[in-house]
Amino acid sequence: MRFSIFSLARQALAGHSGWPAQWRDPAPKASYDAVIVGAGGHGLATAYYLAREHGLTNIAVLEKGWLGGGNTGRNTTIIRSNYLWEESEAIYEHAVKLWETLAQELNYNVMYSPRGVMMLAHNVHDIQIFKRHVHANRLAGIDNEWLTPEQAKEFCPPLNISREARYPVLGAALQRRGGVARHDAVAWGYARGADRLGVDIIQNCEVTGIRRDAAGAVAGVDTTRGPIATRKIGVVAAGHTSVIMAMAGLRMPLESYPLQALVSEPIKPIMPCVVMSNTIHAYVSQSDKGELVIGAGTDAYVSYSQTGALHVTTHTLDAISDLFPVTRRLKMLRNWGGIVDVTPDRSPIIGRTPVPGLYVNCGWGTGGFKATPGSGHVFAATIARDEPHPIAAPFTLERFRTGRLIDEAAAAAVAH
Ligand code: FAD
Ligand code: PYC
Repeated sequence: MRFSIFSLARQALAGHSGWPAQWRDPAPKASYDAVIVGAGGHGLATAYYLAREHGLTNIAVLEKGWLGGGNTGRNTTIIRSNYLWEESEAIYEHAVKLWETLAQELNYNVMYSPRGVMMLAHNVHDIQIFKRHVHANRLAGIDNEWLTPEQAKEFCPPLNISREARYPVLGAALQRRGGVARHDAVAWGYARGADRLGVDIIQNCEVTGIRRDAAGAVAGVDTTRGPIATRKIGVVAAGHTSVIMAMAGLRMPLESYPLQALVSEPIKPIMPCVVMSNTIHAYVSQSDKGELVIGAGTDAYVSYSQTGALHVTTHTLDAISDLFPVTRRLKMLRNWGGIVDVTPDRSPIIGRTPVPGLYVNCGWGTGGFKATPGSGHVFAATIARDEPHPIAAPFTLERFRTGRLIDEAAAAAVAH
């Protein structure tokens, strides 16, 4: 398949009958050296690095909908590496470094904008936690600094730092290298890069079964477009991982929750950075089109619905209009949800599984967009070499057996 941005959009609709043949997704081949399940950013990045760095080009990415139509196209695009534990610092910082040159790498403008991510503290507990993060990050060579309320306001002028506010701002942690990128461009950039290296990207192709040989190893997948033989399967299907892994008889330590976001009507630039408040479930940035991009907390109701309860977003809008009184009369244009899969320690799972030839990359929960390049990079190496990439090694399924959990609940940034 060879495509431009426009043909990608056409292909997204190509399940409809009547489209000319050259706009339809390619028919899958009977067999591939490796199959990636899920054409989100992580799956496409995995395919790209498998081809680019490991020379595996007879591979297919299978997507039940259209590429980038899952969480990749639904998130608020916040990128940062200010996590607490060394394992997480390593993987998220690996990703931030790749973000810095991704547009050049893919020759595609992913609009990475390191405009600074500021995390607000509203109580003594927040102050202690964020200062701990600042110190841990600096020890690891990762930028993070503590700001007084006045310094926070200087960095983000519309912020309300009145002591009488409902949620007074007592300080903030600022990662200046943090920022945002354009999510669909990330999916398209990786897709185009992978396609140019010979990867087949097949949309409207749902994986419905995993075939195993007599020894129990992976032998292929069943799909809505027929069976495909393969000896390696990488599952990267955020929100739906448990369903797919159950096809191979594996039970995963994951729960799926809706997470919501919304955008306002476009306005002139007022928000120079990204502001997050974990404590009151709100985070905001401004897109190049002028919309305020606002995210809410997780809906604590286990579900596969891509909506989520309205009271969750109402609470977020209350919080945003208190933090930024200038936004109070703005109209909201759209809201939507995505399904995130969450592990008990809020850290991802990347690696081999007990089924030979079956690999999994999941559990990024509310925070996997920022990891996209790093996740794809280390997962590709894990699949190609059949052993964990050193950065991915702490994130294997084994940790749930040994109990060596990582616990990134505080740095997950979205209240759970
Ligand atoms: P996806 O993009 O969801 O891709 C998985 C794909 O698998 C989907 O396209 C799906 O259709 C496909 N699939 C599923 N089942 C099958 C099947 N059986 N066969 C074939 N294909 C299948 N992270 C951040 O770092 N910063 C943020 O600001 C941020 N904000 C968020 C806000 C919201 C509202 C949401 C929902 C998430 C947010 N996240 C954020 C999390 C982030 O979006 C995800 O962690 C990340 O995008 C996951 O990427 P992915 O490629 O693994 O998943
Ligand atoms: O991980 O930074 C993050 C995030 C912000 C909103 C959702 N996730």
